[in-house]
Amino acid sequence: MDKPVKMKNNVILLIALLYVTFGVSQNPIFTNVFTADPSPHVWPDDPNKLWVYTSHDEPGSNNHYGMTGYHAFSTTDLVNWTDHGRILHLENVDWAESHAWAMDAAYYRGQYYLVYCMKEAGIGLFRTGIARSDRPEGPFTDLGYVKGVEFGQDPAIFIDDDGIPYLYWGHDRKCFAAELNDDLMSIKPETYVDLTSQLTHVFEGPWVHKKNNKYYLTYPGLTPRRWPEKMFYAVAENPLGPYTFKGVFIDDFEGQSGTNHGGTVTYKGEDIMFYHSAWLSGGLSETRSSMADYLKYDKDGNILPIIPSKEGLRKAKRTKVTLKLEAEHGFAAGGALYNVFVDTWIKGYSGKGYVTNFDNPYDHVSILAQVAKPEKYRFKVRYASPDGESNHDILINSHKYSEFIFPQSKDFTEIDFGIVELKSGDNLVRIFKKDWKPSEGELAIDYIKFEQVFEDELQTIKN
Ligand code: FUB
Repeated sequence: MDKPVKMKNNVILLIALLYVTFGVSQNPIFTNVFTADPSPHVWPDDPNKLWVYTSHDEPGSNNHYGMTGYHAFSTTDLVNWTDHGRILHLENVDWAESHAWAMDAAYYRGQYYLVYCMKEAGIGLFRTGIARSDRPEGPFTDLGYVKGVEFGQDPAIFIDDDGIPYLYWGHDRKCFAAELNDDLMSIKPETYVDLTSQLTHVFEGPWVHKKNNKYYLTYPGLTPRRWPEKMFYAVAENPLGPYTFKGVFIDDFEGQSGTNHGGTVTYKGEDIMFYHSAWLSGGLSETRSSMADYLKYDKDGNILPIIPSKEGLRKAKRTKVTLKLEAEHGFAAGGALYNVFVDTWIKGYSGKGYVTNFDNPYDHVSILAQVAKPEKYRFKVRYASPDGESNHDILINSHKYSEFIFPQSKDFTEIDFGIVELKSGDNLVRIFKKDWKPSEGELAIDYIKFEQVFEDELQTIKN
């Protein structure tokens, strides 16, 4: 064996050893929270950033009926991800009563949209909801549901190069599509098509992308062997078809959820398929986790089969997620602003502003942190306190975490509170002023962060 081959083998051995030692891998891609139905996008105003919008599985429930909200994730390097927390919840949608199932997102005429499905209150039928935000990370404000769509489960929106928006939806072995009107709130009835007969084995979850001027419709389907779902695709010359069935490209796999669902994106010149598994929960079929693998085509434009891999996008030994929660998002993101307000006077904040005016005892900001498992995180707060130090209490899930003096800081700065343990599910973090002391400075809270810390890193911290 010559030297380069030997060295290559050593490198492979070392990588294998790392995986065995720390169980590290890039799939599932988000290990801080249970997510499903990932919808990836690169928005035209920032080609360097990849966004993934997901539905959220409640830890411990292992069913789809209790799904209540959505998350957004972003990255610029496919390794370090930011979870922007809850971006829309059932509580923020007046017309809906349950089933916050699959969704998609769109950038349309300068604004960001979430297109999702929930069951209509009192009727119990799926509707396709539309919510809008002026920022990609939300939070999103519901605008109502799309008129003309009956039983609008699993919506996906595709905006063609000429700016025309199309809606696709599907459920229970059916799939439909139509052109949307300019406000995205209704379909053009004359364009409505039933695509079911063109999509062999279709069950739900359509997604359309364009490659080399061809329209690819990917979808989860059931063969006569039934569950679990496999991912199939069909190709067309026009967004509304007719589509030609091509075949399966993600077959059954070990540790799969009963369902599969996802979409594709081209990021920094590479095509990536996002989908889901039950890997993070150790096989609980309805407690799912998002996955990502490269998607390749042959010379004729056929999608090559994807075998779900532990290595994922292979840019590093594992992905790392930081939960970054903007204080000003308040109720829309699962928290509250009690007797405080959002300001923009001190410059250098992230997001849309910061929370300030803690001038009465118990004035507070509370922020929701959702996680999959009881796990340790590094907890940071970004703040400014220009006029002097400021004394505040922090509660995590009603337990006093710390009474903390935020030292005087003219500009926004991050304080590291060290390692904290979050419980599985919803964690409420509250920052409040317990007593009012006239000598103190006014505190401005920009955001809080929970950074993933892995077991092997904790060992290094301890030693
Ligand atoms: O996530 C809930 C449901 O499971 C989705 O709407 C379906 O596509 C399946 O993934």
